[in-house]
Amino acid sequence: MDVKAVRQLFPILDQEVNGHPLVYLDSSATSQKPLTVINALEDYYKLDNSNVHRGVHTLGTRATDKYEGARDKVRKFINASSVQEVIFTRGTTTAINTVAYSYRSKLSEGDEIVITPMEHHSNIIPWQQTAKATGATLKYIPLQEDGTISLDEVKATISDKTKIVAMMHVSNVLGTVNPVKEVAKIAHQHGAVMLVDGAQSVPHMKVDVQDLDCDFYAFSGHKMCGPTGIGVLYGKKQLLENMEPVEFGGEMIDFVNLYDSTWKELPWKFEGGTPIIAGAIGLGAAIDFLTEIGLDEIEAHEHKIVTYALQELRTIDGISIYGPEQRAGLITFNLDDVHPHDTATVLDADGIAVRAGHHCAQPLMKWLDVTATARASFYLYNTEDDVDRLVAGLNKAKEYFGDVF
Ligand code: 7TS
Repeated sequence: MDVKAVRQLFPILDQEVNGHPLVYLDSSATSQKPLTVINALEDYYKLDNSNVHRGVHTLGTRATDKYEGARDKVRKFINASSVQEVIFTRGTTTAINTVAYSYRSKLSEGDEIVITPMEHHSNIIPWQQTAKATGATLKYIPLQEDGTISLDEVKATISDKTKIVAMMHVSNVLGTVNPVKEVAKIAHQHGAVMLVDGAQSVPHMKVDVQDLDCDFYAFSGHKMCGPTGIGVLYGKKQLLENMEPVEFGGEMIDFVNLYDSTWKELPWKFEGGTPIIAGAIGLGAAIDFLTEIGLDEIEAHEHKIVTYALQELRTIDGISIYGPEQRAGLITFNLDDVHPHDTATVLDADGIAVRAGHHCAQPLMKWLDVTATARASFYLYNTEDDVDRLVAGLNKAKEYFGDVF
């Protein structure tokens, strides 16, 4: 992959921040957008803007074709067997909430929901709420010391009482890549369904939902070069057909009578109201972009950068790095005696963007015995120079705060 050429496709990267060339190391929070995605949004609004699924007029037909065309791009991208299995949502959070809310009618006391302590809040709280509403019990698969999950612990936690297993594919804090295919198999042996939070995997590696044999898979467009406000819930058709929608109104109905109504077929049953038309079209353009570069290329590039970054960061005295050796393209760390917010502020003064905080993973912070961390996350446009700038910035932060402490 020619990173220099790739960087030129992202206009935002070509700027100075606080007098320094921007180094963007916060793609796990949201990725930057290539020109093709920006142009797709602009073209849609300039040329085709119209509501979908209703008009006979030309613009309406064009908008509908583009919106449904984007759904087919998603289907191919994750290898779903049918477009009926691809539901557009506002993002990962909405996708997980849709399943958790819909499953309230299927759970009762004695049932168990199994998750892990490394989950993002959006894969914890919906299950807490569903457990409270139904009397089901929420159980956690304990983590290994290095921040991975062992299949022995998975087998010990999942039982015939388990109805749902929900797990992230890649941790946004530790970079752990979880064995979701094996976990899905164990879940199925006990008759449970498996939901995978793919927010940090789909943008960075090839994902084949049929090969993983997961039942639900959730991800966000904005972390994969697409716009904010669009995401996907993949679900096996037979399961989605047996689920109640969670949003009711226009677009999702077949017939409405005074006291009862019937629902449209999949996937529209789960897409109440005017859908996220521009967002879906932008996501389609992002998928074209990522496919053209190749997910294998992107993964290999990130692996090279994160390996170099690990090596270089370890040269800094007093740095703690969290997570396993084998990891996706992100590194979470702390400097001794420096609050991560201060670290991020010093880096920002040098034009380097990292995230500091709890990363929406407070239970994991507790497990790590910290209140917050700093995080550098990499994507296809990052370079070894970016890593060098980060290391120089961190040494500066240490010097600066070393005087204070
Ligand atoms: N799941 C994981 C694993 C995530 O990393 C995130 C967002 C979400 C779910 C929620 O995605 P959303 O698009 O619905 O908001 N993670 C982060 C992050 O690590 N820093 O900012 C957002």
